[in-house]
Amino acid sequence: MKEKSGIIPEEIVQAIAEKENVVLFTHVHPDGDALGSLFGLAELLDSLGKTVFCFLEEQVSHLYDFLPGSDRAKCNLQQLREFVSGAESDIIAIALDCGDQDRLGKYKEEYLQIVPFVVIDHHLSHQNFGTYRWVDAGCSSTGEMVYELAVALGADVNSTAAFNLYVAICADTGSFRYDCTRARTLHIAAELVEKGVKPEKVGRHLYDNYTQERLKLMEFVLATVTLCESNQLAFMHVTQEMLVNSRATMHDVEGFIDYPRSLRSVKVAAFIKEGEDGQVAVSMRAKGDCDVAAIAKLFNGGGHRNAAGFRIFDTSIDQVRSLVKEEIRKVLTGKK
Ligand SMILES: [Mn+2]
Repeated sequence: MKEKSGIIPEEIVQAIAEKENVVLFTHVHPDGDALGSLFGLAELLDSLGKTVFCFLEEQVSHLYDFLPGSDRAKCNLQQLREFVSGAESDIIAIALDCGDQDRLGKYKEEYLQIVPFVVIDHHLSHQNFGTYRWVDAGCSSTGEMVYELAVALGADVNSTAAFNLYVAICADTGSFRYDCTRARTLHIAAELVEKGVKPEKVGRHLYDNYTQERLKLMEFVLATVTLCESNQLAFMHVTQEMLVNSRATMHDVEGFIDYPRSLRSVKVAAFIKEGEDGQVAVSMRAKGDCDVAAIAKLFNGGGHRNAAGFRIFDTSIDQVRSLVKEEIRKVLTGKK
């Protein structure tokens, strides 16, 4: 089980090449990188003549149902079981963009019984699981890694696969703006454009795809922005009541954190989301050298240096804000 940075472990390439049936997993509440990587890889494996089962615990959010292949996602556990038992031993599972096994979802123990179980991920906070792992925190996105895998497998990257992978890379790099964007990222993006991706079309789907409900929710959420620590730290939150009043869903908040983050003085933006039944989720985004993955880890969360999050149970927005404020303050004042 070797994990070499930038090089795909040979046993992963071999195991995928050998098996006929493939189950693809990703993390719960999948984002653009998770879904673009999943449907992109599904298309690549199709082209290699494999039988692919894309499993998701929840339906694809309306923000990403434009992804070609999103209609092939199956959320039915029984169907998954039938696929697995029908394949006998000629099967492999691949989990994409999943930083720890808890994020696989409710039935993770059952999924992990599929052997071999391959893990492809780029989270800095990655916690090892599965049979074979390729974890490279130097990659901007799992989409970038899936492209490298396609090359290693000799798979044909057709325009459908290319579109999905391009969306995945855009999603995790903020369309090539974040720190994780490397020369290799742009080379891969250029290759995907050569395969037929229209960047303008991707941009339209990702950024000009609001519903009125989402815009209404954004009005409510942006009204909660507060600044502290000499305007270096921004907080905002969303409540269940705001969701009801805007008729939007929690999916709709994706990307909202970019607004407080965009303030010139802000080094860290934290977005607190009131879930159902006393659960509160926090997303953090940082600029420069502030490591929010380390802060998320204090609360049993994880992520990347500049983008991380965690969840707390039985708490309130106010309580979470003061807890997080204290930890971020330590980082900003250099006391940690
Ligand atoms: Mn990712």
